[in-house]
Amino acid sequence: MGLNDPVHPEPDLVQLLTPEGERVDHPDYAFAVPDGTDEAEVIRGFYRDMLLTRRIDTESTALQRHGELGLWAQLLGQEAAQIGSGRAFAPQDFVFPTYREHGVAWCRGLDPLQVLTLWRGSEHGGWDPAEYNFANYTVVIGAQTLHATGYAMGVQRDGLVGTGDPERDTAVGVYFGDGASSQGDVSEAMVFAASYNAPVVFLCQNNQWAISAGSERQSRIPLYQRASGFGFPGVRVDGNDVLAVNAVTRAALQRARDGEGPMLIEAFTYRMGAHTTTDDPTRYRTSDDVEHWKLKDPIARVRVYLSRNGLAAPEWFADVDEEADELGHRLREGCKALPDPDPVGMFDHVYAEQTPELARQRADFVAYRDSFAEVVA
Ligand SMILES: Cc1ncc(C[n+]2csc(CCOP(=O)(O)OP(=O)(O)O)c2C)c(N)n1
Repeated sequence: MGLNDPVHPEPDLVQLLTPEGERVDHPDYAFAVPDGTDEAEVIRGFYRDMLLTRRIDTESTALQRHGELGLWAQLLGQEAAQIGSGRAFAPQDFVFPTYREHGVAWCRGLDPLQVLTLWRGSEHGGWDPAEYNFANYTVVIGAQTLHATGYAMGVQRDGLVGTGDPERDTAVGVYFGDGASSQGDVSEAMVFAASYNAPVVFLCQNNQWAISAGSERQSRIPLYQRASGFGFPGVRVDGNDVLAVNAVTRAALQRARDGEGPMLIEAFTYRMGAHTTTDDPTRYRTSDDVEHWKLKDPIARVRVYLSRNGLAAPEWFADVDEEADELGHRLREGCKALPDPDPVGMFDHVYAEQTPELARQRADFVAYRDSFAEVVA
């Protein structure tokens, strides 16, 4: 039986919406919406977020193919893992992404064009983390887990945990992949988080591949079980089920805000696309596998649920499709219009205060660049 078997999910997999679009119960986690909000409206919102995020992804992939972006890390298939968790954060929470969290960025209010500045090389970071409580993308695998634990320990020392004030209590969320779990940084981050009971939720999107290395090569046990070795709870959730991911992440973040310490969530999903636009997944995995996972598509199951239960009319779906077309158009035009950066700018924001060594390198670079201008003149 497969891990995500739709009829009899493994007991350790939290699922609340089957691939066939049926609601199911779980003894420990229930999907709940904030007081005063309408459940169907929240679920329609998740559908819209996932559909628009998929459009951001397909448009950006196309922009890279047209030479407008240097690289793109696709999230195809991981929309529920990102939107379900991304919509669970409170405004004061702080999020540390890896390089694939375009859906979480969307939930934090970033304009996708801002995300594209990074992949086009128009900006070095792309956004001000303090403006969105969303750190810059990290390409160094696993490094952001240490940043998150350190930040969470700071939040704790600022007295922002366990006060009982929902506007004040703060949690930290950090995203990483199954491959990242093999990095020393991730183990160190978990040891410190456990030792200090830091308010951090580790969100592992197990998309089953670290470029061409399958996750079964990297761990002898399901990844969520590692948490018990560090001394905090771990749970595996159906990463293609937006309701389940949302319910589990909400619970874990609330635990952290209440001062009950860290938790590991393994969102079990599948990367349907390539690792990045420079990767060719047909060289290391079978098309059968991809076809199998298409049947578990995170967006299709919400659509079936909403349609079958009369919670969204065909015109509503058409409106969301139109919105996606408009977003695609805006991204295409906006990306091409992004200004080229001044190359000298790369020396200016390395440190808060310039160092003599960098100032010297900057001057050398300017002189080198200007030497070409003389030749041309
Ligand atoms: C410290 C470090 N080592 C190696 C790499 C090269 N690298 C880039 S992505 C990647 C695989 C990451 O896989 P995973 O953590 O599962 O995340 P995914 O990309 O699948 O979301 C590797 C090894 C890197 N960027 N940083």
